[in-house]
Amino acid sequence: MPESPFLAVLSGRKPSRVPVWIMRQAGRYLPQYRALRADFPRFTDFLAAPEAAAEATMQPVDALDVDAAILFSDILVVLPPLGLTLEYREGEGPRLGNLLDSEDRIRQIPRFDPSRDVPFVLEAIHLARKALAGRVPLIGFAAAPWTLSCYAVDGRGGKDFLRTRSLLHREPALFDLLLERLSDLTIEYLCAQAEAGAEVLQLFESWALLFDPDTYAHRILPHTARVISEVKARAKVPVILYGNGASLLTTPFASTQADALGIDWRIPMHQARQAFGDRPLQGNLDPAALLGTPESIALAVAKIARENAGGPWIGNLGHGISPNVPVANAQAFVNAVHAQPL
Ligand code: 1CP
Repeated sequence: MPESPFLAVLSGRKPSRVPVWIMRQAGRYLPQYRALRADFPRFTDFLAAPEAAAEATMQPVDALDVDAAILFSDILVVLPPLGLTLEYREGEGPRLGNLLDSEDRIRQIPRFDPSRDVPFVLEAIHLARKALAGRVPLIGFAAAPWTLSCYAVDGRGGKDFLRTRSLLHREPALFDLLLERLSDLTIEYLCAQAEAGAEVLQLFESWALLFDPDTYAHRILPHTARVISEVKARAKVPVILYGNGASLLTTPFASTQADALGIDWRIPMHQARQAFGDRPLQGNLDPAALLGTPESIALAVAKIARENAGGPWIGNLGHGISPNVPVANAQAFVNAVHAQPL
C-alpha cells in the first residue's frame, strides 16, 4: 500500500498529495450520522457502543475521501469514572454533576485505568482499525488537562468557564494538583489508545483562548507539555497539539514537543510559519467559510496554500465543522485541499 500522505507529513516526508481531514468530521452535518444517532436517545449510550462508534468513525472516510479517520468518541468520557455524572442535553451540550470543585473531591480523584474504566473506547479503536483495513490512519484523542478541567469544575459547556478560572486564582496549589491529576489520567488514556491501535494522537486544547500569554505559559502549558513529552516517550506515535487560541499564544505552543500544531484561523499561515518554524501545521480555515459556496471555499483554501508556500501542511478547519454545513461544501473543502500543489 502507498504511504499515507497524513503520516508522511507527520514524519517529515513529502506526501503524494496534501492530506486533509476535518475536526468533528463524524457529526451531525452527515445524514448517515443523524440516522445512526437516532438509534440512541442518550448520547452517552452512543459513546459506549463500540460497533456504532466504529461505524460513525468510518462514515466521513467513506463519504469524503479524507486522509485520516478520527475515533468517534468525546473528550468527556473519562469523567464518569472519576465519579462525575454526565449527560448531553439536546441543544445545550454536556451537563456534569458531582464536580471536581472542592479540595476533598480533587484530593480523592481515583487512579484512571483505561481498560477498566473506558473499555468501550479501546474496543471501538479495535473495530475501527479492522473496518479501515489500512485505508487511512486512525487518530485517537483526548482533551488537554486545562480543557478537561473546564468541564470537570464548571460542569457544562460554555464560553468563559469562570469557576475553573477562579480556582486558578483563588487556590493556585489546588488548581495545580487538579491539572496534575488530569494530566496523569490523560497520559494513561492516550497511551492506552495507541496500544489499542490509534496511529496518531491529537490533544485538544480547545479553551486556550481564555488566557493571556503569560498565564497560559506559566500555569497551563507545563501540564500540556508534560502530557505530550510523556506520551511521545511511551507511545511512539506522532502527537498533534490543537489549540483554539494557538494563534494568540504562539510562543508557548511552539515550545512543546508536539510533532504538529493544529491552529485556529486567527493567524495567516505565513505568520504561523514564522512562529512554528518547519513543523507541520494543521488547519486553518475558518469553520464559517464552509457555509459559503464551493467556489468561495476553493478560493479560501487556495489563499491558505499560497500563504503556506509549500511548508508541511495538513488541511483542516481552525475548529470543528458546524452541523449546518452542506455535505457538498465539506466535499468541496476536501477536494480543494487535494488540488493544491505540493
Ligand atoms: O469526528 C470527530 O471529530 C470525533 C468526535 C468528537 C470529538 C473529537 C466528538 C463527538 N467530540 C469531540 C471532542 C470534543 N468534545 C471537544 C474538543 C473539540 C472541540 O474543541 O470542539 C470538546 C470541547 C467536546 C465537548 C463537547 N461534547 C461539546 C462542546 C461543549 C461546549 O463547551 O460548547 C459538545 C456539544 C459535545 C457533544 C458531542 N461530542 C461529539 C459530538 C458529535 C457531539 C454532539 C452530540 C450530538 O449528536 O448531539
